[in-house]
Amino acid sequence: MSSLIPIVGAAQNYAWGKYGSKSAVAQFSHSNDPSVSIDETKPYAELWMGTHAKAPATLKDNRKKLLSDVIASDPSKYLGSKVLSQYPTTNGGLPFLFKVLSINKVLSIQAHPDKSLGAKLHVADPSHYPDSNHKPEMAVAITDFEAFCGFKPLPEIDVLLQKIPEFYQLVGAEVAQTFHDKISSASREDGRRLLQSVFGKVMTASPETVAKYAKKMVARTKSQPELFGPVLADLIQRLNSQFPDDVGLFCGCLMLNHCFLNPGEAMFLHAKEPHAYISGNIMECMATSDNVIRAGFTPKFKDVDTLVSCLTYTTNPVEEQKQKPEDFARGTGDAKFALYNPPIDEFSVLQVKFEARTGLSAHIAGIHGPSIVIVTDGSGEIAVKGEKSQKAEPGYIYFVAPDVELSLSSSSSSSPFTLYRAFCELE
Ligand code: 9C2
Ligand code: ZN
Repeated sequence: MSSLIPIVGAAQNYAWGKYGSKSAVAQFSHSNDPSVSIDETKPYAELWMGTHAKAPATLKDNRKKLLSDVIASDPSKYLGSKVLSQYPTTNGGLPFLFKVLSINKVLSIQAHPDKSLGAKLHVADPSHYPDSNHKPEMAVAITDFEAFCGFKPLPEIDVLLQKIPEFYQLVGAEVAQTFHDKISSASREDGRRLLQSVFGKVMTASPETVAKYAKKMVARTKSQPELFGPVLADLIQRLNSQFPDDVGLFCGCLMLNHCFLNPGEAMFLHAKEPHAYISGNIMECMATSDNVIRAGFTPKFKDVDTLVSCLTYTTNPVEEQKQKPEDFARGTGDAKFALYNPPIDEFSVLQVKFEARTGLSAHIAGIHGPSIVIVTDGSGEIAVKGEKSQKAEPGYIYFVAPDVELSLSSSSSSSPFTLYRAFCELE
């Protein structure tokens, strides 16, 4: 078997995905495998590229064979000795899961467990927490992208609490007033406790109470928009049309940072940090896991108690949560390389982008671990040094074995040949 293996990912039709051919997930799935037809009545939310048992990648020229079977047939060849010793596998599992997300509607307000909570939740409730693993994750915007990430600074939450009567009433005068009185002199630890008390009140209110105040607050965004400002008023109305009267209008819109990424910008989410994506297309990479603790804006299983008790309640500015791209010295030639290297071992993501011209070429020296490459724009060819080159068009996905040099060449003049490569490489 070659070191550059064409594979096919697996689409997830979660309700928040873009519909039919509007979704990058559907477009990529069809272009990689034209026998996959696009159902225009269905949402296509996520394209999974990895070895997670829920939706494992298969070989493009043998759809019955799993990528994980190939890896399991010779783990040290396909993972490299270091990765194999840190992430031992008997069934060919990769340490990371790479995805494309195409978002039409807000995802659930969620957080992901760290390793010890992941293991605990999995033992207690394996049907809702299918993995005994953490799920740190990173989003790289392909289009303009909008999300909730982390808690707003405490003074901002306080201003909203004092200004918006429905928020104040939902939290209750006692907790709201204590928060107001104490945050300016609170230690970091006390600040966390104060934030948890407000968040806990919102999350544990009855659905009837939440609906009563949500209706009034949405009406107020129309009668008194100046109280919210145009961006927040619009956000509340927009998300209320997606999930009417939902608790997310309070715990998301009023308590979490509303952030925007331009294409090429990225953010990294540590364990136990609340977030929810709102719109746009992204590449997402995570440790192999599907453990999600949800509490709002979702028809899926919610676990409010676990969410309220597990969050870190830190309040980092959005800028600190952004993952700044770094140079990548092992890439040479005509392409631009941007490395997103978050502070965890399981994955990094490399963006490779050519200008929209034919005949350009680039090389990437060996990476000492397994990788998965997907083409997102333009077209060209990809080859392992000394082997025949293969087509690289939007949606084409390849598994790349460790320590092989890759050559790329562009053949599109209308759009820039662009690839993303997720990999695991240990120091
Ligand atoms: O698949 C999320 C998707 O679970 N994004 O959100 O469907 O659970 O609301 P829902 C997961 C994705 O990888 C993620 O964690 N932040
Ligand atoms: Zn998430």
